[in-house]
Amino acid sequence: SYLQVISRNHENKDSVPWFPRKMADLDRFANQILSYGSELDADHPGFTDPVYRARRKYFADIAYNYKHLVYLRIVHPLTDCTGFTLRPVAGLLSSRDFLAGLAFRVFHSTQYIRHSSKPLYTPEPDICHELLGHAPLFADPAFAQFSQEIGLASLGAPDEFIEKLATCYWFTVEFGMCRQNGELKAYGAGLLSSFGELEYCLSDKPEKRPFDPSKTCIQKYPITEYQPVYYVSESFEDAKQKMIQFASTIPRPFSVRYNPYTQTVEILDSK
Ligand code: HBI
Ligand code: FE
Repeated sequence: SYLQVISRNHENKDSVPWFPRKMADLDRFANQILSYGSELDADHPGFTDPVYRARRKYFADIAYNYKHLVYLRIVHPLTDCTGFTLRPVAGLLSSRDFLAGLAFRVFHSTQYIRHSSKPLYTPEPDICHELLGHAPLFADPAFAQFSQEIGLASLGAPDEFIEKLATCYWFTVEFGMCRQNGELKAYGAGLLSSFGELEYCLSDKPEKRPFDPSKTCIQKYPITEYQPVYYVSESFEDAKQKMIQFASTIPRPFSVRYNPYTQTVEILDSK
């Protein structure tokens, strides 16, 4: 499954893996999707539906040919609140490429929709999940900062840390829970776009543990059933501070800072 792909081919194990330094570098990802958004597995609900597959191809081709700044920016409310943008992508990216986008406040978003034969289930992210689950959160300033910190932490990180960051991403951006005025709330996109799991996560059936990146990052998780464990943050601000702290433990010969005026990643104390 796409969850296992940490990184695309980078050649030398000792060197720092390539990472985007400026916004337009993200255009390189468009051609590096793991599987084209219109190529379906035999067990996909739309596999035998030629009309569905033709529409998938239509949208995948648009995303594939997308270039930064060529098209009008979409989803203005997001841009107005936090500067986050949704960028179309023709299929799933490796964890490394996907997380790198977050460093630029860019969320790579699918556009196709799940097959109509199974409206309550999709084996992959679709437009319902992206727009109902992810987009509202990226309009929250503290959550946007938290997400960007995961992205910045990933740039040039070794593969084993990309996997750890992807696991932190899973337990926060996808399935995170948070306290708000003493109340337990769900904020993860996987929960917000599944009313079944939303109800379940707020019950006392699953286990709840405090979010701590150094522990959360090694937790195993199922991807086709409800989560047995959820991690709860005290606030987005607190989750962000913990993520910055965790990032400082990643072995990298430099640190990074995002310059929003130039939309570039600056490299600090290179050794
Ligand atoms: N690619 N397009 C896309 N959308 C995702 O949500 C996504 C991805 N690649 C990897 C991924 N999610 C996660 O499994 C984590 O590895 C970040
Ligand atoms: Fe998602």
